[in-house]
Amino acid sequence: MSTQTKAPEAHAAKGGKPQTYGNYINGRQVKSESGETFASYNPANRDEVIGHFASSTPKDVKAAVDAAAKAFPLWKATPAPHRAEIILKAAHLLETRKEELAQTMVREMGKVLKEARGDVQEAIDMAKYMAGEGRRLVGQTVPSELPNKFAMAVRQPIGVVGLITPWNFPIAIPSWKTLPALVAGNTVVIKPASDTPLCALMFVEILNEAGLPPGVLNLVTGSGSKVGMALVEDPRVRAVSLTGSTEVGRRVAGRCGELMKKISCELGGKNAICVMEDANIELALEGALWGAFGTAGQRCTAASRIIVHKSRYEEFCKAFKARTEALKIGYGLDPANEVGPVVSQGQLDTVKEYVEIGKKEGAKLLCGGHALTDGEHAKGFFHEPTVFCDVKANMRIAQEEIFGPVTAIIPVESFEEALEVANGTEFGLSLSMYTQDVNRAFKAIEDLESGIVYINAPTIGAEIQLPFGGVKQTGNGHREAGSTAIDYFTEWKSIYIDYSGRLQKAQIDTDAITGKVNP
Ligand code: UN1
Repeated sequence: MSTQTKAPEAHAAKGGKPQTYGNYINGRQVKSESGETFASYNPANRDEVIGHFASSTPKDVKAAVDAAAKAFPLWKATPAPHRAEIILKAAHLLETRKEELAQTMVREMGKVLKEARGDVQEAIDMAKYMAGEGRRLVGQTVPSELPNKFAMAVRQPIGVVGLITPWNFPIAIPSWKTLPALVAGNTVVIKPASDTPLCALMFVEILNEAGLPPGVLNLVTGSGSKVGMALVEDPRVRAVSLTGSTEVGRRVAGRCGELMKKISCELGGKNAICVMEDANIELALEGALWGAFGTAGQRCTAASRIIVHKSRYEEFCKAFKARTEALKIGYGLDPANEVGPVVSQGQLDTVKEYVEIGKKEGAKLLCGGHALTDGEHAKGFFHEPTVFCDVKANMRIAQEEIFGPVTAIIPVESFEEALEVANGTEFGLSLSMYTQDVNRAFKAIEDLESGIVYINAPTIGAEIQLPFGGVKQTGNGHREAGSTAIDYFTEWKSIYIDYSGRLQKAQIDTDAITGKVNP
């Protein structure tokens, strides 16, 4: 393996000639042993190549896991507050380079600049939060049932962990997984989405620049079937965390089950905003627009259903159509644009397919419905923000995750029906209720079946200090972010210290003072 030229990021952000990037293993960029590369493109302009990235093989994965396994003992032995110092330094580096990272993200993934800045900010927030965890990593002490005996449980790192990250939050989501894993003392190999390898590489390089010892954080790019699966299969990788499609999650979780490894899956959503008859309609309209079309609908938390009480239905649909049609669609580096392209041709095809499905199912196309192919949009994967109305709760466009700028308005007769429709999908990530009635708000909090509930706010916008994740087919019971992320990336070790100087038998009926077995 040979070393590549370093520090390419500033060049890449300015849109110069595309460079070739390697994997990041043991503190430096190295070529794939395959010698092959794949290109990452600007979704707003398919002629613009962002860079060429390593098409890696299982051998490259092995090299990365070798490095991570070798680095583990020293990293584990490093006091957590020292590990946290490096993460805090990374937070400051991310802050310094926020604009450069955000601009690169717009070019590589397509979200508009304001949102790309938010994505980087989420990683900064996570870095600061996890740096604080370095002085907590809270354990448990409990009383022993026996005298002169101490009982406690401490957290220990798991070992090498494998992280499989998506393209829709190309820096935030790698940060959600990497930073708690690192502060807890694990070493890491990341396999980033092939649509956004540069963002992930920049993130990894920044953490290494902040002072991580070589091998603690590694990155291998390439296909999920080759690289992702090799990571899952390696026996030294003791835990896997994946954000992606339900289909991939099922496959990876199944294999991890067979291999008896820890696996956290963050998968699909079919989130809904409910607008009740007493809602502040202006607020609900603004929220629904942001929830449905922020990140061009490519969030796991996107509001792809809007459930509206019949008494406000016409008014809501009319105003929502007008606002949707007024959205400016275009290249995310132009601050006037509010909605960028979708990430790839594949994603655009999926969106177009669902628009056809919606029409065939008999939903009414309220606005949008077409890919944009002329003028400034000609070379990108742009699609009009699209709204279906008169949608029935069981239609495919109201049941399946689309992951694009398409939302479905469903009329309901009552608050109870709104809850039933909101809960009536296989997913359970984020649900929202707009009402001014405090009783209804609390009833919704209690009865909505999702990992995240919003009252009078849209389905997007989770903050990093609370658990993030969903119920039902959205996940497999784990949560990211907040202190729950530490739960995922640590193992418990329970410790009993007997300072009585004699054999004390738990659960055996003895006299607590003399230690003699009771007759
Ligand atoms: C995702 O949709 O994949 O809550 C993550 C939000 C963001 C994170 C979304 N903070 O919308």
